[in-house]
Amino acid sequence: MERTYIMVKPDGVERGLVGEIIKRFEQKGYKLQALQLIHPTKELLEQHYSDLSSKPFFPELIKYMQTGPVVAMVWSGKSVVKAGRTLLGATNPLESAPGTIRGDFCIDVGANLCHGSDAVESAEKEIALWFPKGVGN
Ligand code: FUP
Repeated sequence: MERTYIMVKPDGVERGLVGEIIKRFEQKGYKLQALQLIHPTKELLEQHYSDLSSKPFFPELIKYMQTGPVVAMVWSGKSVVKAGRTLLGATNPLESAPGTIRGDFCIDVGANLCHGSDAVESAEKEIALWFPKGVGN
């Protein structure tokens, strides 16, 4: 069964949107496989965002991701990687459609509430990174 890595970022946790985000994945029909509140280290975040290390916003991104705990989750179900990103909405909240999580709850790309894997391969890499002990059954 396809899996994806979904993370509520520090602003989402701070604003009390964890339940809302979980609700939308549950309502759609996806299954929660693992969930953990994590205070990520700089090293973990640099690994998670290694593809973006040359971007000008990288230092700000790493700093923002350490402003509070994140909620790391694994969700499973049919086409969950692509459909999960549809539920989240476009990366830039000003371009996210209403009805999506980012479209409904935020306006700043530097505080866009949540992360979702962009491909099946990166999902498995991210799950291994954030759940090094595995997700169990
Ligand atoms: P996504 O795949 O939606 O997580 O988007 P990216 O991997 O392109 O970007 C990761 C994170 O970098 C975004 F969630 C927010 C941040 N970012 C910025 O802060 N500024 C930008 O211009 C682009 C991305």
